[in-house]
Amino acid sequence: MAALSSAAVTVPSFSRAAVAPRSSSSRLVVRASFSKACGAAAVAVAASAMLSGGAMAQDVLLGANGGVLVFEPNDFSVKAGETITFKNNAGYPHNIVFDEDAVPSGVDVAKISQEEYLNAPGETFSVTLTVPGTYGFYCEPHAGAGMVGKVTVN
Ligand SMILES: [Cu+2]
Repeated sequence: MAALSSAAVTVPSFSRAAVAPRSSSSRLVVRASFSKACGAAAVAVAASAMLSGGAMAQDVLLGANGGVLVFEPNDFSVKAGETITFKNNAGYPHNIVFDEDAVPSGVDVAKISQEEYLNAPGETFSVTLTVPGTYGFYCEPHAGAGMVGKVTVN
């Protein structure tokens, strides 16, 4: 995977570098190399999005790497039917409870929540939301510390 993504970044860099020397203005060369950097970054982002999102999935860490009690990310969007996987990362046990007052009408929060604690390192809980709208959720032990989140289903 690393070889693939570095190849994807290198190819546009060479093609743009070949264009730059034709310019007689040094200012244009600076601009060209700046846009080259941006282009490479955009390609890298696209490549990693393709690698991680190929199967339409959103991963959410339970607890940030530094140990802060948050969902990471804590505000994101998915497509209807996309799988969301919550993964124990730090500060567990955690759970994932959808707020019955903050989900689209008709959604049964008992069916999409994981009230039982995730205790083990790397333990996951996956859920698929099919009704478009905004869903609020929280971790019961840590909601008071700010472990709350929101997902928008499009
Ligand atoms: Cu928690």
